[in-house]
Amino acid sequence: MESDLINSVSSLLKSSKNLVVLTGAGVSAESGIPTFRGKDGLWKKYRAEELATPEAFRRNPTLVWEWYNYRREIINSKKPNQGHIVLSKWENGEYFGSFTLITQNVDGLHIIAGNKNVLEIHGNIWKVRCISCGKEEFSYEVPLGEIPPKCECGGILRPGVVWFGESLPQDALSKSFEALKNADVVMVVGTSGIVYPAASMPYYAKEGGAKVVEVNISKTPISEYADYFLKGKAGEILPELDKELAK
Ligand code: BJW
Ligand code: ZN
Repeated sequence: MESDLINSVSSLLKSSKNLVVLTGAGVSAESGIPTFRGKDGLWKKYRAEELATPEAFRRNPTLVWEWYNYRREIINSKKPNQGHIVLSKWENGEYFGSFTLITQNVDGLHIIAGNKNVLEIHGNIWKVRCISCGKEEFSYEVPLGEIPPKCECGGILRPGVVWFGESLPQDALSKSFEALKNADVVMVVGTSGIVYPAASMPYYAKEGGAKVVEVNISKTPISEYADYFLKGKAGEILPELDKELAK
């Protein structure tokens, strides 16, 4: 990475009072978790858009659970990478007046890395929710013994994640937009920027006066209006920025 660009972004970060970081699957790619839309993004012959929907679950809960079971097994064996670790350091250290982490990821790796206030706007793969009684709890069973798993009330459990066409968790969503409203810098890391409303978040902050920094291995629709585009892997760029911040 050109050091000029790293220097400019780290000075911007040094002056930031309200930093918001929005992450996507790319931040976990270096941990060995496949992204949704990359070349490894397919499971069997299905795309996420065909499985991550309430209709797909109604049609074939077993198929959808097999996909989540497969992903739970992968995630269970993976650890946070240097990108996650830097974001945990930024939340837990005295770097910024406020630091808000919004993630679209359901893998829980930010929490394992030590982030305490993660806004998980697409839910968490370790949560299950009963489609009959609505009870939601964590279940770390992997692989799942019975597919689809059942609630004690007899109802079918579904993954505690947000599918296409569903609304995002109200509390996480309102906290996200509150932080974005006050943000002076928004850093967008490893997301394709095509799934809404997450994709609108950096734009919303920019309209409110924030600078937008994007970290990605390739350009996205967000790059068109980002103030800085840092091309590269999250697990390399974030440590480079962190090193400059420490100076
Ligand atoms: C690296 C890297 C490295 C790789 N370092 N970078 C038209 C307009 C606007 C909205 C809509 C519309 N039509 C329909 C909608 C609504 C819909 C939507 O956005 N659809 C679009 C596809 C158009 N959205 C919704 O339905 C949402 N709900 C909603 O809007 O409710 C109100 C409403 C309802 C109905 C109609 C209209 C409004 C809910 C969205 C839920 C998304 N759920 C999923 C699954 C979660 C559970 C699970 O994990 O199984 O969330 S889909 C999937 O995509 C997952 C992800 O969080 C999300 C985003 O993916 P992400 O993270 O960006 O991953 P990738 O793979 O796409 O990209 C990875 C990136 O990393 C790439 O850019 C790489 O280059 C990069 N990268 N390695 C740095 N080492
Ligand atoms: Zn139940």
